[in-house]
Amino acid sequence: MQAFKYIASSFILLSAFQTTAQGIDSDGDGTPDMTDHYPFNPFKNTDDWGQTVETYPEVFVTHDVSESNKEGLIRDLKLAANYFGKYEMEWWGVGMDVDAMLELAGRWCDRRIERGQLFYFEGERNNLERLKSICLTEVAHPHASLDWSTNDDYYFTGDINNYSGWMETYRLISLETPMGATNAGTRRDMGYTASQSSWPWVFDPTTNLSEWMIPEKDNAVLVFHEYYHIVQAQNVFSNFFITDETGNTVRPEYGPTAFSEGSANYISEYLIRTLSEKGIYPGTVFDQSLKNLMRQQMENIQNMLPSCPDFQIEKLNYGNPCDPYTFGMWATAYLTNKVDNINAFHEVFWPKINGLTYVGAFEDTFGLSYEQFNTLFHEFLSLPIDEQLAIIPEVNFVNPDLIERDPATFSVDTLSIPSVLVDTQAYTLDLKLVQNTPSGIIFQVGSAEAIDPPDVPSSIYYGKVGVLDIPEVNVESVTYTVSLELENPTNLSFKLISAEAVE
Ligand SMILES: [Ca+2]
Repeated sequence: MQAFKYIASSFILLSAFQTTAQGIDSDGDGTPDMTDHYPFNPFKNTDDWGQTVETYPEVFVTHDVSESNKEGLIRDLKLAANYFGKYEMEWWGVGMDVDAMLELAGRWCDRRIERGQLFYFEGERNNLERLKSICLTEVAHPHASLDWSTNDDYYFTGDINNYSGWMETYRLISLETPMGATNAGTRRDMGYTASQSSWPWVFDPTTNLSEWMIPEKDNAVLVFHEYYHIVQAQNVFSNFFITDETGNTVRPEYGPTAFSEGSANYISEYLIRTLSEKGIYPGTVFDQSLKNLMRQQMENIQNMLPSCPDFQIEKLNYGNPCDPYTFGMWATAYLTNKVDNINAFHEVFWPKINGLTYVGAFEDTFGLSYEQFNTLFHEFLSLPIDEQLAIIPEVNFVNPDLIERDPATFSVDTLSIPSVLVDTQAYTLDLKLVQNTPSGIIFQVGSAEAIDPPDVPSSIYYGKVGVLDIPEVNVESVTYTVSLELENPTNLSFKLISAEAVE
């Protein structure tokens, strides 16, 4: 009887506990912790990895980054997002100054704490002041106070004397400008992406010294490289991590280093040249065709090859004397040429990874196992350079001042656009004004005629995500810069989102 009573009362206790547990909503976002995928992040309650968002990447930089350098970085990120789609992303750039870094570290920690995105958040969230101190040490050591730790017990290192916060690491790199470094900063486990970087500097003559002769396109290539990693990471849902033999924490389904770094290198170099040729990339450039770049890369490979005569591409990791970036660039060129689609990695291969696994998606996309690929690639590397270069697209940077643009014109009810680039095909477009009310100005595609590439450079870039930026639209005697956004992909209607008169 006594035992029975005990069971009965503990049953009641258990149900009371469940009711309470179901009711707990730690982040106050209205979703109980039990069903909240991010119980400490009030901005999210579901796993939204892989979904595109409405907003462009957000840029956070230290106060010692000039306005022109910050604006240049924002412009390059916007171009990448227009091309690949907008993913939730932050870019954190750390300049040279210690106090400026500490201020940025404060912003970083506030943001991470607000979103519950620190691995020690749960255990420390009852003391937010201490939590922020821990975070400041994690990112800015040795410049942050250690007062919070009473027993030399640190979450993120067992050796505080030899520990450097990531912002301090990047600050030291900024001190070595024109050196630079960035990591893509995708955090699948916590559901955010925050690229960590030394400062942007190519856009301002006070930081980009004339004797260096470094064109702005270097920053665009860097931004596209990191963004390509983000596109790949957003295509891979697996939340399984391992520590590889080099000590990096990796998701196996993210694939081998040479394919991720090589494709990011090759596609960013290809795309910025392509966008430059089309008059879409507006920054300063220099004359170096993709073929010439790849010729140099092949010379580097031939110089490295004696160190790894029997290399397997999937085993070339960071720090290997046979550099995975360089081998991977040519591997990407080989594979994308084999399937006759330079966009094969992001359009075909990565979207299959969740269903087929990385290796399965690779085989399905390129029709080769790693072993078969390695055999063919070794043969390819022994070909004469001219035969190798034959697979590289003919594309080069074009000085933006030399691009001649035909303006679009608007008259009566028709916006006539001489050339619009959709992916790699150019069209002449007529857009009809179908709505002109305070709630919105809507155009709809009236006619579209494909035109040959020689008629490009275009005055317009039509990104895949539906942004139509028109630098010049003549309306009677006034010229405007106009942006339209795809409103309805079914009937191809576009909404006017901005129109600014050009001086
Ligand atoms: Ca939440």
